[in-house]
Amino acid sequence: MELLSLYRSMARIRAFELAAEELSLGGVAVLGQHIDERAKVRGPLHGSIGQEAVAAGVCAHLERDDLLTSSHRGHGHTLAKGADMRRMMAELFGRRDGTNAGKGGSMHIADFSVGMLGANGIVGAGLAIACGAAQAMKFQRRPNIAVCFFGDGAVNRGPFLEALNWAALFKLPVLFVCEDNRWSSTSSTHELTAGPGVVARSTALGVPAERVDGNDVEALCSLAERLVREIRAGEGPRLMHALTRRMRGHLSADKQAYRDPTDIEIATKEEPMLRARRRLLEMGTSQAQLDLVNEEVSRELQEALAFAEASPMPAGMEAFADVQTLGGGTWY
Ligand SMILES: Cc1ncc(C[n+]2csc(CCOP(=O)(O)OP(=O)(O)O)c2C)c(N)n1
Repeated sequence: MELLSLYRSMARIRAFELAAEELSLGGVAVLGQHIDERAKVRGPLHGSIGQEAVAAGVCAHLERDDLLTSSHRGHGHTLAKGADMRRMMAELFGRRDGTNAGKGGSMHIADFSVGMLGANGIVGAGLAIACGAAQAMKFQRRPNIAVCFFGDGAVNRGPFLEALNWAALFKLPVLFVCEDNRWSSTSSTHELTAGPGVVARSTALGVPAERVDGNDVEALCSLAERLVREIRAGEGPRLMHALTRRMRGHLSADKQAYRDPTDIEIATKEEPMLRARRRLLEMGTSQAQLDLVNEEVSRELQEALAFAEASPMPAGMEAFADVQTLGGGTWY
């Protein structure tokens, strides 16, 4: 995969999330009592600014029919898997033309048309769902794989053990990707995690695992290429431990009072887009080529924003459609 194309994939995620963050007015609408009517994006908004290389590098090796599960921080994974930015933005705006008709919002985006089974507000839930998806594909003799992105905090939850055990036992075609931004909400994950870490835990459960610098998109992309190849060859599950850094708060409303400012400085200095840009220029890519990518991305974003703005709010009764069926019919 060409570095410029990985850069483009990261730039799309960055642009989408910067815009969403701004339109959440710093998360004012999350704080509940003081909802500012100007906030287009309501509800908790978990961005992946600084973590884009993980989504871009892994999804570069996926086909449309491969399946994906994500965490509460899922915009990047969804975009990199091929979802339409316009419909994603409409979803964040809570509009009818959103990927989930405005009912999912940022934390529950799903787009089955590109194999994205869903972001998920329950930490660790995607691990078990990815196993189910992989098991189904194996029964159906489909040649595809499932990928599960999860945070470092999920490693301390039960579904991690259940999913890896099951995947190893049945040699399921799953790639587990631990996107380790070193934080579990407002707590440093290493202070909550016993033992030698995720690679050792995974290996102990029979799932071969490797660690990679998750801010080096080239290294990550080439590891992903090998792991995906091994899984497609029927060798069973694999785990990637990608070490990255969160440039922002846990969610857009988070002022990060608990965090040492030097930690944020390091995250900013080591961020993956800056590194990719430097490397591209060293390799002979011109500034004009980079500018062109940025212009294309900015055009796509403007179209997404206009699309979301033009989409109507759902009618009240639509809130009940596609939510629950009883006896095979819509229940209202
Ligand atoms: C089962 C469950 N427990 C607790 C929470 C509250 N919670 C939301 S995000 C989060 C931290 C998750 O950390 P991590 O998995 O590392 O993901 P990150 O936010 O760093 O991407 C917690 C504890 C939750 N959503 N679900």
